[in-house]
Amino acid sequence: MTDEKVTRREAIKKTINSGLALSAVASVPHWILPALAQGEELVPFSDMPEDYSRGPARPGAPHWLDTRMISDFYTDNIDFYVVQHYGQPEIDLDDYRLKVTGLVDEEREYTLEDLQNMSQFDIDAGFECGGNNAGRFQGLVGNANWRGIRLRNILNASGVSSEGTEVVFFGADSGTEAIPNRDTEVEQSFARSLPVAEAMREENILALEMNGEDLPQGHGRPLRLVVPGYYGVANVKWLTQIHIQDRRYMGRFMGRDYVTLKKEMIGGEERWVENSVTKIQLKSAIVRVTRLGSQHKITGFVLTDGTPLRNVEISIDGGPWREATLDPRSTRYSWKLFTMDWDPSPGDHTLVSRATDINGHVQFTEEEMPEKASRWENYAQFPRTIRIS
Ligand SMILES: Nc1nc2c(c(=O)[nH]1)N[C@H]1C(S)=C(S)[C@@H](COP(=O)(O)O)O[C@H]1N2
Ligand SMILES: [Mo]
Repeated sequence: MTDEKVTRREAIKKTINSGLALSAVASVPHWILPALAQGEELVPFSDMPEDYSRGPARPGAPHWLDTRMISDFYTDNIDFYVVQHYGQPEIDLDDYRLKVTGLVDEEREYTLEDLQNMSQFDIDAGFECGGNNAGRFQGLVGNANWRGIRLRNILNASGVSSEGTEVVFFGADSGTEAIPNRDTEVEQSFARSLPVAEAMREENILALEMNGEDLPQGHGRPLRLVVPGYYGVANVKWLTQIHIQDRRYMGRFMGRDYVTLKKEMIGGEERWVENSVTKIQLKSAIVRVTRLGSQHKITGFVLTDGTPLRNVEISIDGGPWREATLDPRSTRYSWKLFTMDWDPSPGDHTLVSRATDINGHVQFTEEEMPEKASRWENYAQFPRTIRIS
């Protein structure tokens, strides 16, 4: 590891651990205790099982966060949620190649070293799985600093030809898909696609690093796509091929799975409409209440597709909406943590947050959500209950 990398990692780690009372927890594995300031206590939500806890991510396994642990801007790599549909492929780094194929002036192949020697940038991006939900207390979520190559540079190096309309990203992982009504199975790679114009957005990154460390195995080592502002499914891990074509890509994760089915008005007609899960829908959620003496603090996160926020507000026990304080480290595509001090009376309380963007779009309540038949995109307001003793 280069000195520069060590310095970057240390700088990021420092932010991660800044809330930690080091003396108290030095000997305890860090996932057992959420990062608490000296004397601070976590107040349990009454909508969570009393013994609710999540262990650390296990190698190779899916993982989600105990969102009560969210206390800092960057999610530590070992806490960041892990989702994959075909298992985690082990890639031999010496044999690794990224291929760029299809409707380009020049097809290309890159070794890992080629990629590492290209010019790098970094960007903060937070995202959730399109299937994240209240049942997991919104735990399929995280925020990280990604460092790597601009996707646009790789596309331009090959020269996308004018007939190219769609860019397909293939991972090294594959699985067997049964064909409906046929006694047949086929082997398919995980893949997602973007229209060429979307792929050319300057923020799209082919990430080699996450929070200052080489991309961990579970997060796509050695290379993954991150499309800031999109749900997690767009962020193809273990990326091995980029293919440009002149047709829509209809693979499982574009055409069948991660497809939202909701009712929409289509030119005055109410119709059921299917769409691939793409841009993050405006969402906020309260995830943590802490107490220092009698002073309570409410914490939550906001996710957006990059549209700037106007504010995030909290209503307690159905009372007036009051503006919460946004973490000043928030950037366009990061998650935005928010906090509010609270001086509660003993008893049961309900807490809910709502985000509003600069266009005046207010996060929906459950009742206002469009009628939806699929389980994807759960962005309704998320009321929490808590008992103060
Ligand atoms: N190659 C590959 N990439 C993938 C997936 C996968 O199954 N295979 N799952 C996607 C989904 S559905 C999500 S939510 C994110 C999760 O990213 P993370 O595990 O780094 O949090 O990866 C995406 N990228
Ligand atoms: Mo996902």
